[in-house]
Amino acid sequence: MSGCIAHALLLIACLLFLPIDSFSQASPPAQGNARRASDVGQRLRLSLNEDWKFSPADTKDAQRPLFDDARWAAVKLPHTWNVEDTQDDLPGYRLGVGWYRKKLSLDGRFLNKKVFLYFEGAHQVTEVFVNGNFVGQHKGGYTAFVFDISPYVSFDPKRPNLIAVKVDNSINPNIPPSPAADFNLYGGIYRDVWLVATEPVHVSVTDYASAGVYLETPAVSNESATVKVRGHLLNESAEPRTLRVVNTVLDPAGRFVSVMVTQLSVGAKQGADFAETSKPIYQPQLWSPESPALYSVRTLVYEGERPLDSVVNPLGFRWFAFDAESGFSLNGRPYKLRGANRHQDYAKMGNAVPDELQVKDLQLIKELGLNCVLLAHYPQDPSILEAADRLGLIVWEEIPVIRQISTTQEFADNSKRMLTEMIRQHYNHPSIIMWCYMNEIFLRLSNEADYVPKVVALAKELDELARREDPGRVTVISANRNDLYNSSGLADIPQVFAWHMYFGWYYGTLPELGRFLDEQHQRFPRRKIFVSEYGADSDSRVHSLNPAQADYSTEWAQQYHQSYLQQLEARPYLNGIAVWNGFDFGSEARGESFPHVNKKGLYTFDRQPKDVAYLYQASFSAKPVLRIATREWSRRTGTNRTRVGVGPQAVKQPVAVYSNLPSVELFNNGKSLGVKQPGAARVAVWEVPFTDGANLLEARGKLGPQQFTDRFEVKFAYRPARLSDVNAAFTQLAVNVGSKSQFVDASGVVWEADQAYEPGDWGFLGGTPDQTAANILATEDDPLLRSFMRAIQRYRFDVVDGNYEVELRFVEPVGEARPGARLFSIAANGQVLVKDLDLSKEAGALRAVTRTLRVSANAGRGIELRFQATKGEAVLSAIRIRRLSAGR
Ligand code: GCB
Ligand code: CA
Repeated sequence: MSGCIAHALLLIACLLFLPIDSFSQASPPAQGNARRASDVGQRLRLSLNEDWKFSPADTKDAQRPLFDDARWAAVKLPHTWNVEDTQDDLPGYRLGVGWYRKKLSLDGRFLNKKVFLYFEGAHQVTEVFVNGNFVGQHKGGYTAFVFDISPYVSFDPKRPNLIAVKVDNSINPNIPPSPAADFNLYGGIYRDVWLVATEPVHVSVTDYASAGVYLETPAVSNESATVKVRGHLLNESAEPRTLRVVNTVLDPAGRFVSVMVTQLSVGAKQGADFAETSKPIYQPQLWSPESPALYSVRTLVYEGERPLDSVVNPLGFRWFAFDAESGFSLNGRPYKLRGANRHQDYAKMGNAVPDELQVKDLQLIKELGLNCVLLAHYPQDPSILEAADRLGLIVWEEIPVIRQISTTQEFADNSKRMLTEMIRQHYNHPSIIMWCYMNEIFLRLSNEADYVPKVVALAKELDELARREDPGRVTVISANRNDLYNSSGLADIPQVFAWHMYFGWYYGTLPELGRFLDEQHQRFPRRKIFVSEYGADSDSRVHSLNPAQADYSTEWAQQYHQSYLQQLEARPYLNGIAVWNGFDFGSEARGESFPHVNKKGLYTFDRQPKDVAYLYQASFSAKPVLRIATREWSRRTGTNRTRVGVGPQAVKQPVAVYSNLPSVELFNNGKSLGVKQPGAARVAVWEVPFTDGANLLEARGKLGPQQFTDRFEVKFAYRPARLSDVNAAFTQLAVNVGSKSQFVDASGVVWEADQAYEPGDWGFLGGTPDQTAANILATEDDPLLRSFMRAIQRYRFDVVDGNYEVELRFVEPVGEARPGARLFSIAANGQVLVKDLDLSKEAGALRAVTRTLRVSANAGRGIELRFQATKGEAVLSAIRIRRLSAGR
């Protein structure tokens, strides 16, 4: 089919026929179905994001042109209908049908063209209608799809066409992902939509919505490289055509490097393949995260001298290898992959996130000094892949086969189609090197007969498919900690095998991480291992001087990451590591400290950096980093019990500084606290003597002659060593009852960690600390309210005489309201002030009830609250005491 003439001749032919100028001034290379309207070769590409009508219902006849949508909401894309209901207090969110409608008039430019609708993604089953005609259906929420609408459209600008799109995000067990996945299945047309118009002769648009052109680099070295271009042309006209395909390789500066020309005769209504390999390109600029040299290949289809179609694809020269013993290497050099996972959603936007913000995520990952991004748990936006190529981030991309499969043929077929779509659509991105097709698939084991062998069989099919589609990259499966991956044989199917590690979060202790990995490495010495997830939730409002596993404090997360990085970096056999997650993300079913959000990100859901992000930057960035890592803990309290009765004193508490400078000196209010070396761990910790009021911390470091400083002010509120201390000012004390961590509420009040009573001071007497993981309703103060003291007996404050206000907060912690099942009374200093409190009856379950009492302390006896249960056990979530006046 493809005829090839001598290279020299081609070069001349090409120079004669091609407007070479237009190459050097070429707009930035765009992916296949070029993302910008292209003026060479007749192809048009126009955004269809504006002016849609939307209805969140399965409306009958909505596809009909004359249907009245006047009352529908006006929206623009990207759009989802699940922004609010994935964050509110009602369990679940709307999984169902939404309709979109849009008028589209086609002017003279489109006459005699083929017209396509190109969707970058819609979640998750999409049906497209044009002028009332059903055009096609696509299943799966994360891959692009395209329909040829030419037969259905009017090219008369006075007769606008009506496009109607039905999107359904109902759970469908035959379409991955399983709803057991830990992320939201936001419904809608949440990515860009394009109108693509081509000549009847064009590079294929409908090959799984790919670019129609596939680039490979059969031989790459420092000295030279070749490019193989293959693709598919269509002649949808009524006559046979004689065509010439000119593939031009352009270097990162847009300069002509190589050309390949193919002559083709294509019959009427026929297609034809072309494939060419370039002559060696000498001294290629290699692509790497440090130097992401991005070439491109422009494919131009000519008939005679008339250009009919053109697409531009990115090209990078790089080679890599995974190794079971020495780890990953890139372009012949050892190269540890250090990455972050990324979900595509964003606070207050769901998954409908504009390209600029998506790209910013990759910039943030890049700024941390990481060189890799894991697109969890599904194919992501084209802008992400383009940014990864351009910024230099190695990509792992995956299909959403996660946590459980359906053993139906339909599920297998959908999985295979998604894998094919992902690979073909993103084939030309040099940033991608790993295709993952199963994620912790044994987390939810079904009882179904032969379930495990069926999972293994599906994995084999997907693995073979991925290797067949793309021999130039590697296949991966990632796994939760379970030996079934080994015993079932699943771990031996992919070329690289990845563990998710949550020692010190969901299970086990921090040091067990290294032991587990070493044991795996010893048992399976030929296996190429990756650690594709590890992480700890943290809530910037939760803090602890005694951080404990899974307490949601920022301090535990810092400890966790410090320990993980040390252990992971010490193991050269690991091919790569990736933190879970770069960014907090929506997970509606989660309760915990900050409901509906998985908070394992280095950045918050709205992309504010957490302190621990700077540990990564200090560890991996080449730039000098100096960061006082207590931005999130800016309001502190504490006491000093070494000297009682002398008023406010300095209180020592730890402050970490993350830095890659050789030495750092920390100052508090101008006073040096000494010089420390952060060393390889990139951490130095000072016990800072905080004094009541403002504490201006300043870190100073040097790199050669260059000086660096970082400043941050901590507000410290001194709490008397003994409440009974008449010399210490006491105005208020707020306690996070039943919890070992502090909570800072939106008004800045620090609710301190609870403590057992000691004479002269304050605390609980009797009871058991407990907590619920459920979402506490109608409040943002979940960390305060979800922890509580169960079967509490007494609470004492040994305050000096005076009048006090005591505020008590309670929550019925059992998930459902049971009026009458829990009844208790509260007496303050012997007087019953709350009688037969019934939380379920008053507020229902998981909803705060508050009581504010006036209590006076007399004759040095302080305040004692007694809890008396007549049914069930008394509970208490929070208590706050305020001094009102000196009293009688
Ligand atoms: C995992 C999953 C991921 C979860 C994460 C977590 O292993 O792959 O989807 O979000 O754990 O935070 O529990
Ligand atoms: Ca909800």
